[in-house]
Amino acid sequence: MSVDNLMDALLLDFPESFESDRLTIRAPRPGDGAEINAAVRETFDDLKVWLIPTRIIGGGDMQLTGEQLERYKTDGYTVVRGLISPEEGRRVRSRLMDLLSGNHDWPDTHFQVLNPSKFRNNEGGVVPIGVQRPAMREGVFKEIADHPSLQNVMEQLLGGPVKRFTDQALIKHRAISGQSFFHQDSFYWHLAPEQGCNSWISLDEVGVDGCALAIMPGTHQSWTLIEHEGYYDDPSFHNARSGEAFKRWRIPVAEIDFSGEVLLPMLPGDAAFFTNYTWHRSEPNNSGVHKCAYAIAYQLHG
Ligand SMILES: O=C(O)CCC(=O)C(=O)O
Repeated sequence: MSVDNLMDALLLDFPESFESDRLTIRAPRPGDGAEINAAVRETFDDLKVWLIPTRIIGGGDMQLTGEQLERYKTDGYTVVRGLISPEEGRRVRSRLMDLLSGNHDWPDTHFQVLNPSKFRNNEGGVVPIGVQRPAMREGVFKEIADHPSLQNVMEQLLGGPVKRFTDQALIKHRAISGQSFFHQDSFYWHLAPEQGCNSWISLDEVGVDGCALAIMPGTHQSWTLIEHEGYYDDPSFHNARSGEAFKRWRIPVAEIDFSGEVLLPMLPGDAAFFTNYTWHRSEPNNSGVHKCAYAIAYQLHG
């Protein structure tokens, strides 16, 4: 296109508004402010998690907004979009799929599996659904567990230098529903109040039909541990070495008012951060495909 033609194209008349029966799209005009502000405020809670930029490009420097820090303080959780890149997420997920098919030489102490007497993978091996401390075994996990952006966010949330506490990868198998129930991590970990923060990094798209994490906002506030009850998952989680089913712990379901919970849809690489006292659980996997997440917990160092 010649420069003259380009100028002609730039000078084309462009309509100020487009209208259909149900929709008007137009440039803002003087006097619109109050109405737009009211509309933004009405939907802000739903939209802001998608809108707030969190990443400052370069060097893994992840700066949380005041809004995100406030949410963590008040509600006990916050969401960071794009904590790790899609490529980083894909590498971990792909290795988890290898582990699922038995392609590894890891000791079986790393794995929580489906009942070995009922469930086997295509190669006749056990079916892992939880992988404990994978970062100690392979660089592909350690790269994420020690990711500069993750450490950076943890330092901002916990307010000082941090060290890794533990990590576990979750394979939400397509053949089982595999929901988890509300619990507080400190019921398992005995970390002192305000010392610990867990992250749940999504390696797949998660939503209502598949594995979204749910949080009960504000449940950390009195730093009180609720008495948990023991239960067996359906299907049960088994120790890969002994084959024994083991109990997990949950806040008694009858005591919970679910109307206050918040579901957190996420894309691969997004992460939720929550205190060790914040009640959390995950939705069943009804998506028909395997979904994976990597949970990495940190604590204040010193
Ligand atoms: O994905 C889940 O089911 C929840 C994981 C969880 O509770 C945790 O990492 O503490």
